[in-house]
Amino acid sequence: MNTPILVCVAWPYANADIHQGNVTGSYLPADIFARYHRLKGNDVLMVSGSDSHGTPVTVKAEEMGKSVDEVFNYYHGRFLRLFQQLGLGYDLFTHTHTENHARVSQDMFLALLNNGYLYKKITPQMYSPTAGKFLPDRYIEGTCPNCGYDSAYGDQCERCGTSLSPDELINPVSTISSKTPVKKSTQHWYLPLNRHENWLREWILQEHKNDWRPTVTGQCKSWIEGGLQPRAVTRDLDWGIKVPVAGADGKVLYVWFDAPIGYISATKQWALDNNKDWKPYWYEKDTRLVHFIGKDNIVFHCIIFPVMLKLHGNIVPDNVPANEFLNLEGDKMSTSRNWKLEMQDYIN
Ligand code: B3M
Ligand code: ZN
Repeated sequence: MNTPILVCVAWPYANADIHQGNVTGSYLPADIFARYHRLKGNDVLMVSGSDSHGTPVTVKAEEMGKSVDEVFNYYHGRFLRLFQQLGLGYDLFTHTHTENHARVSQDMFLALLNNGYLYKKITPQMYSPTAGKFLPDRYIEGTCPNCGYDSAYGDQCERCGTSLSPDELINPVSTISSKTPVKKSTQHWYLPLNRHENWLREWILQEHKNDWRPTVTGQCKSWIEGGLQPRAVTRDLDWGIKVPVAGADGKVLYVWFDAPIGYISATKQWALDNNKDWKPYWYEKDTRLVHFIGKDNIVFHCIIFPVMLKLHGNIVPDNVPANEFLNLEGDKMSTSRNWKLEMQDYIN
């Protein structure tokens, strides 16, 4: 049989070397799955790339005293070399700082906006008077309201994996000045996830209740039953993909809006490079889209991105077999906490 199998693998942030937890969690399982389906004679396309935008990369650039462009190119090169050494069979491993990806991301933003699926709103956001800029989520630290961890980021708690917004942090402080940020009004564009709860409940908790992992449907169930909130899909940053509308100077697409669109832009790039048609992979209903990710990416790959895909007329994931974290001496391996086994050491 010749079923199109679209293997979409998590895009590593271009801010640190890949560790063993990333490989065993996402990249190796994807490669095994892709090899199996190639052997079965299915039409497999396995794509990924370096996630070059977002604050994890800008934070690293500041730490290294280098430009963001230099940092993302440095790590992108190391990712390519590592994957070649591991023999992982990507059809394309690209990155999100290409012209192609910017255009595909902006087109999707405009398609959703022009169809009335996004709305703009002015809200107070965390602002640092000392830095003279709005504070991205990763520049805000505080206590996680879910597990009490005192170094949770503004977007996610690294310990319990809960996705957060800066307002939910207890005693938030700026990681730049260690001071409490002030609030300042700014306009952003929002994806009202709350409007799609019924579809998500039906699609995940009914249609996929037997073939998706309980750890994945369990996390989705708690998100959905907890009530989904509108999510800002733009940020006040200068590193990223410009928001393609008037009145959006100094604003870029939120990294978690643009990065998953990379699965589509990488498919288009691959098709262009190989003189193939990319559309069947993203529009034909018998295409099986499978994401290989760690459990901290479930909300983006099972809730947010599928809503974007559905509204855009694309297929939605057939499965998202997210893995648990590989622990080192009982604690999750983590790039940002520098607690990991480097793959380069492993290969050497
Ligand atoms: N860059 C990796 C992470 O959260 C994130 C994945 C994007 S997949 C589109 O560690
Ligand atoms: Zn927590």
